[in-house]
Amino acid sequence: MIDPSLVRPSARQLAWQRQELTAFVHFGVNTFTDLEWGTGLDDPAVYDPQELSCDQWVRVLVDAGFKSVILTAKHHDGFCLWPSRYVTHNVAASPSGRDVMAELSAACAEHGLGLGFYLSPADLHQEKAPGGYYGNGSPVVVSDIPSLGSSRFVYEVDDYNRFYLNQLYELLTQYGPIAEVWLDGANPTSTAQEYAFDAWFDLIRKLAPEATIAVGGPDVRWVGNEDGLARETEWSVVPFASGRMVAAESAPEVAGPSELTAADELRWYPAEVDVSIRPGWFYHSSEDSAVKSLAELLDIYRKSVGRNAVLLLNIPPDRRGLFAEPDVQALSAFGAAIRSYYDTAVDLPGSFNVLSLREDIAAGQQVESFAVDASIDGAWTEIAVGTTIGYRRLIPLDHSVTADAVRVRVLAKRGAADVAVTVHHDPHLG
Ligand code: FUL
Repeated sequence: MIDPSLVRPSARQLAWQRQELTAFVHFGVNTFTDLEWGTGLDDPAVYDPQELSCDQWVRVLVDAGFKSVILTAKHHDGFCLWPSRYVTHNVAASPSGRDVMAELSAACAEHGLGLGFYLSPADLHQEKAPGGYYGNGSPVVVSDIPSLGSSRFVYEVDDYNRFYLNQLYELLTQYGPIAEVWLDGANPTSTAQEYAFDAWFDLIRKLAPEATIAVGGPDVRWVGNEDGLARETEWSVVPFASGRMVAAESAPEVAGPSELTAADELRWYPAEVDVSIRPGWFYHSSEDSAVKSLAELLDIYRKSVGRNAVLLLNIPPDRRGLFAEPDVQALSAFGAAIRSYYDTAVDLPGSFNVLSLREDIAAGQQVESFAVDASIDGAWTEIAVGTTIGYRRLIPLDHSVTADAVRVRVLAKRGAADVAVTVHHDPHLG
């Protein structure tokens, strides 16, 4: 049996987890066609964000406490938000003409926000447009990357994977440091196309060694739903067998005792919770009144960041190219609430309704179960029990507690555990 107490995060995983809040920005032709998934043959003429301001996005995000932002540089429809040399279906063919990656990169550099990108593996434009590469049955051949310019890397790949590597190369070399590369697993087509993941990961590691490769990549796993929920028992030490996770990403448990028994390898593989501030991932004016409330956002925060995960919250810009007013207001209230309720602890003696526990994950994830006691009127009383802690565990209480002190009892652990506890008051809890 492999010892799970020995597994540690890499430096890039540790830095990633400490961000807590990452923003997702879904923007592109779908913003203008009112679709969630474009067709691949959408007319670039529709894309015309006349008031585009990445600076506005970044200022709002920094103010709300986000540490990085991931842009859909290319969604499944294949339209690129940067002027790629490898396909004309991009911003340069639109009335706007502006390079959104470049503008976002400049705003991030100015305001100190990390930058990541989503480059959809599925590409309906490459599948449907004449001469497209996706699923074209082309042979695997020795290929220079980049294909245009001086070759720096060589991979044996087919046409589509060469195209994808060339796009990765552009995004990883032209826009400053990249914090996270997001490889969406959704497949909107039945056309068969193998992805040369080993080559993609190799290129990302060589060009951006500090970037996490998330969701379908080796550094960060998808939590398994898009509702904003991590599990109550959420391990970052995850069992693998024959190079794959033992459990499905969406299984109720991914790292319990039966998965551990079936493993031939354990990896540090923390969960990321992606959810949109609106029902859809892209902007639809019909959803202006469906922006999540502060109470809903705080619930998501407690169930993502507060369950050992990173929250990846999507805010889709509108057709002007700006975050819409309801979203700006929601984010501003969310940021203020996190600062005053969760970044600030209640001093004891005092009253509180949320417990916050943390393990020092640089030393792994060790706690299997715990109890928390409060000293109330001079007597220790158990007020909560739980399973995993990890980076941070937030436990909402049914009612407010007034106490002189709190203590944690670790009931079961894998290895030496260093647990810190603070108490908090969130007025939005019942
Ligand atoms: C999914 C995609 O199909 C959605 O459009 C969105 O990008 C979401 C984050 O991932 O798999």
